[in-house]
Amino acid sequence: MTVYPPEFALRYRERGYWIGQTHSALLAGATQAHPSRPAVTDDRRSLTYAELQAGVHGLAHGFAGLGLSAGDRVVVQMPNVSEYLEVVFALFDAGLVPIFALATHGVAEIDDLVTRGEADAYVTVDTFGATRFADIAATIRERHPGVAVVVAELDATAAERPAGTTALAEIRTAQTSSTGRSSQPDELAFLQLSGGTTGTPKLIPRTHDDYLYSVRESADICRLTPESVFGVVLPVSHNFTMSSPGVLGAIHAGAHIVMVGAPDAATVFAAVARHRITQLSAVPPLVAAWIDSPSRTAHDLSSLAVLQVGGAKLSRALAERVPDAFGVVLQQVFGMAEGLVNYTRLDDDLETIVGTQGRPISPDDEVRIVDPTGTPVADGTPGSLQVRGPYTIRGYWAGQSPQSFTDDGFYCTGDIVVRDDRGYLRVVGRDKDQINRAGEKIAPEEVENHLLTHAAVRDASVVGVPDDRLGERILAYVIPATSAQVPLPDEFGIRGYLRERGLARFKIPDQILVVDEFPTTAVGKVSKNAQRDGQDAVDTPDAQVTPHDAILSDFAGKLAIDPATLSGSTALADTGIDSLALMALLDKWRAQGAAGLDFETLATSETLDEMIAVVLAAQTRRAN
Ligand code: AMP
Ligand code: DBH
Repeated sequence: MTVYPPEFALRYRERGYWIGQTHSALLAGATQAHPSRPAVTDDRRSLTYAELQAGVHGLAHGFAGLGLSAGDRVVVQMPNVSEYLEVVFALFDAGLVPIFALATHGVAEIDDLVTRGEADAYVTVDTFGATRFADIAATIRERHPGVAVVVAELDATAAERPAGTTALAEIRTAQTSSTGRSSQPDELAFLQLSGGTTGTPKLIPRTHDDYLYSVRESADICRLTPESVFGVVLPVSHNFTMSSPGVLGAIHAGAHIVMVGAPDAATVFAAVARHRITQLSAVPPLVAAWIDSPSRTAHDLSSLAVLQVGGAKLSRALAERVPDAFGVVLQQVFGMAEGLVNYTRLDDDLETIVGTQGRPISPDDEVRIVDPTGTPVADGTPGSLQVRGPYTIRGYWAGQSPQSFTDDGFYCTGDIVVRDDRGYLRVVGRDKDQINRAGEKIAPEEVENHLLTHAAVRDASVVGVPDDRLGERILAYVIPATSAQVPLPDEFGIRGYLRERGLARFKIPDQILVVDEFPTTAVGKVSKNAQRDGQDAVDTPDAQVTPHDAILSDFAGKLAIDPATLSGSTALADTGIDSLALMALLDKWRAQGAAGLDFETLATSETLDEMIAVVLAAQTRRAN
């Protein structure tokens, strides 16, 4: 791990940023201050701070008993459930280093993280909603026999746990005190992931001291108190939901964390009303879907005080609608897992809130905006953002991607921003090869590498193109290998191929075009700019026929394809439909009478036919 130079570490301590706190101490402090206040609630259980702390200690002894040594890495892949906090804090207590995988990752990403992170354990769940994590657990067990695989059993009806894995319940002990094995405040606490620009996501080493400084300040900036109720809708392991102010900020404040089971408007708004949620964090496309949903006015949202939006650029037009639509203060958040986080402040004027992505947390965040030659530009002029500060890393894990850091220790974010004379930033573009699809970051090269493994693919080029709904969608250009023994599959087949390789669903191209050649630049490189141009935002045609065909046609309309190209036996996952589009369809079908239909049932349908049957059944139930 690249450490902070001593003179900087000294300064950050002297200024009271690094206070010698560990994550274990964070939870212990909150538990001591508010033992009987609710800490976390999900659809299945609710824990007070004292109960959470007890669960953490009981599990910490279990993890310590797995034969792992201090500093060993553990890949954690769990959905938004209360056990997530127990597991992560138990690992901290036991001196182990979590690697924060996303619940949406496939076996390809998990395998890569286990390998590159040299992990000794993998912790996951059996099944949650549409996702059978147990399948990933079985594969990891097979490919990495030396890695301990621990599965939290959430679903009593799930198939049997894969052979050779350990149930989380089995390692729970009755111990109620700490193992005393936590790492030190200035040591590596965990590895967070970056969306990255290369073939594999980069691992981001964060210390307790640096991360918790940003967490405490974030909780303060977002005004979390013990009365706050923090709703978790985005994946909990994402840096935004973890720390800006996220679940850790909520714990620092002694607030109540509510894990919301699904991101669709009806589920989220019902949870807001039921738990009196005061604060939510979302990405722009989710906010757009929520605003358009009829559910918005069907629930009591009066508890909601702050809606945070970040992860991707929020358009001014959408930003302007947020305060009135939800009766909240909008807060824009522009952050990165590597460090720097910017917030609009809750008492900023409306123009600042809708027109900027905020300003840094710390007076010691050194923001430098440079032109292509590396020369700083004047305020008001766009340039590439570089940053150095008390919670921004000085290097990636294992020295990966050294070119992302300047000689004087600034991290090159790859974001093009404009700074005003008050220090507020506006994000106006990007100079890194990365796709930002609904806040999820995708490295084109990673997807290209997967496409290139297909025998019928000679070459592949992946770009992000503007999309009304997603911000950007993934477009893959593929050149077929003419001499190949196997024919190039159609669009659905290519998606199926990527899915079988275990690539996360959010990285699977929304659109695939087969071409004879790629446009090139003057120097003969593939011109991704040319590939992005001329691709318009897809609009959604409407159609109506028989109930079955109407549903199929709604579905095809969302994908902007001809319904005739869809077959009922196509796997839902291979159609390229994303959860936001599915949510919009759900809203539409509910409004048309499929009142009892829920997101999970829809999303877990295997095939198109199965999904249509589910919708028709819901409509019929209503009609009877
Ligand atoms: P990562 O490094 O994977 O954590 O992703 C961080 C990146 O997400 C930033 O460098 C930006 O490109 C993007 N990002 C995050 N928040 C915003 C925002 N509010 N507006 C625009 N881009 C954002
Ligand atoms: O996109 C991000 O990575 C992000 C967005 C908002 C982030 O890491 C954060 C806040 O901390």
